[in-house]
Amino acid sequence: MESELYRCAAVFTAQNILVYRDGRYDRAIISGKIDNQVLVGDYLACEMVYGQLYVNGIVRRKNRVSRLQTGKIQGLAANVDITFIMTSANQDFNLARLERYYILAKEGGTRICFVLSKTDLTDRYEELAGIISKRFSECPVEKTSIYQVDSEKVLYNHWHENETAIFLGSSGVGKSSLINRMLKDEVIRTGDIRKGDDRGHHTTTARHIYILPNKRVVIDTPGLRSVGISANADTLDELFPEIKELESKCKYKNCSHLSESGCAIQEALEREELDYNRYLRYLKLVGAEQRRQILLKGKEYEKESLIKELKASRKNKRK
Ligand SMILES: Nc1nc2c(ncn2[C@@H]2O[C@H](COP(=O)(O)OP(=O)(O)OP(=O)(O)O)[C@@H](O)[C@H]2O)c(=O)[nH]1
Ligand SMILES: [Mg+2]
Ligand SMILES: [Zn+2]
Repeated sequence: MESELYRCAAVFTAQNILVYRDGRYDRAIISGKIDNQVLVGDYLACEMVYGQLYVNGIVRRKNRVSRLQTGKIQGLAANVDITFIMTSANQDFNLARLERYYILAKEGGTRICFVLSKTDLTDRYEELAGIISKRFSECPVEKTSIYQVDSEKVLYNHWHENETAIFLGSSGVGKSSLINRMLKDEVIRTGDIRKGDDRGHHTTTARHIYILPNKRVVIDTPGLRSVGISANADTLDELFPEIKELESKCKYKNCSHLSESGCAIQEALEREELDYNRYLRYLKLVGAEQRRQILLKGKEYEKESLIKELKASRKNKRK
């Protein structure tokens, strides 16, 4: 029998997956011939044998979105056109986390759009959208709320028919809820089934593809607990261009940027031309944990001595 082309919609186990074709979902078994890991979004050559689908081959991927987990690369999805990075407008806003998602999506070769969700809960979203736009100047930022009719439609300006989008973002930001709006039907389980805790637990437990009535393809994902990225990612230099530039200006080629004279990084930090928190985030991303700790300690000592000075001056005043 002839092989036919299916797409992987979900991965249950190393052997068992869900595939779809022409609006129908089927279970399929991965045959022993395949040594590569099958990812959600993969196009697969499948063959029906006595009523059971078998996967015989993976079509060469256009791209792959992956993260680094305990030193190993874990593929999240394949053949993705656009990544929607979602952060809710009412919860604690974390630029470092958005940078990680950005690097992950960019390294995966996808377009990127930021989504500020739950705008019905706060009026801070203009400010937050401004911060995101400033940090990721070439990415669009959209605002959504499931309590505002059709608010999801703005995303279709960035995501066209037959294109595949993946939604990334912390647990509870509202990825599945928004996708449900797009599906026009409650098909995905969302967080409101368990009332009382709007964060902390994962409602979505596995990545899953859904086909929208308007012919777009969407991958819902559970919030990632860790967003590991590869430290030598090119995107790092793009995201922190001034740091590479400064490093090249240090007096010594092998400068550790800690105590050497003529260190451009330290000088820029002292002159506050390089933002201290931004540099700490950079060190964390490149895995320079030792340097980061030393820098952090340095700052603490500075704080401590400042506190001592303050205390001393107060004592003096009292005298
Ligand atoms: N007020 C408000 N609540 C929302 C909105 N979107 C989602 N929620 C609520 O936020 C909670 C979490 O939503 P989910 O869609 O399950 O979040 P998720 O990002 O899919 O979370 P995980 O699957 O755990 O990664 C639910 O109680 C939703 O009802 C919104 O636009 N406004
Ligand atoms: Mg979900
Ligand atoms: Zn230096």
